[in-house]
Amino acid sequence: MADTFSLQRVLETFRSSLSEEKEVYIKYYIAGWQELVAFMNSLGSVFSFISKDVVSKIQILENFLSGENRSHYVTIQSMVRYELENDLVDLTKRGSHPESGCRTLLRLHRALRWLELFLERLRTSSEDSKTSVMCSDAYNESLAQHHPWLIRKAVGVAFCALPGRDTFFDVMNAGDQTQVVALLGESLPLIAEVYQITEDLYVKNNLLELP
Ligand code: 1PZ
Repeated sequence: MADTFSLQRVLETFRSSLSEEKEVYIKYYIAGWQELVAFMNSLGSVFSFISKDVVSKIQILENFLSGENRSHYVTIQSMVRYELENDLVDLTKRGSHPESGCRTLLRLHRALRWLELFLERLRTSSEDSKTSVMCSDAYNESLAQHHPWLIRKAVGVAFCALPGRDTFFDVMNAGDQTQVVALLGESLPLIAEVYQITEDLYVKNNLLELP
């Protein structure tokens, strides 16, 4: 992973994460998140409490990917099957498996919905749209429902420190604004597809409220 963020690479990693059978490869799913962490870091240190949490979740999943049971952690589908069949998930309250792959990925999955909503707003925004408003509208529609008051407050403060729309487009490193908008139009259906496949899997297995 290079230090500078590129929207193109995010697109490529999410594209690689889908198998022909529409399963999601964990390796590429986390690679996509690593790119997004690089993006957040380039926006400044106000966001470091957010990126730290993402980094720690990526690390938990990476440990499964390189651990002795790695053959079960190739796709999200195989992970869910393996962890459920072997009682490796705390289903109703935190107990002996507080850091299961299923609950860890669920946190990233919820955040992916935020990303989808935010990028869609950015894509269709006009010159005078405010990034802080786009971010917080997307947040209130998604992640906020899963966060306690204190985190919602801290996130609200971080949103005020967001750079403006022009800087956002620049940091994406994908050419001028028209090109970025086109690339967003290409990326969003992919992100939405990965999100929906994961969502359906979690619904089917009743995993959406994992503690
Ligand atoms: C580009 C600007 C970035 C705005 C990010 C908006 C989302 C705010 C999310 C705030 C997370 C706050 C810190 C940690 C919270 C954790 O408690 C929760 C639940 O995990 P648990 O405690 O149950 O283990 N973590 C999350 O909800 C995951 C949050 C991930 C946020 C990802 C942001 C995506 C940024 C992409 C950049 C374009």
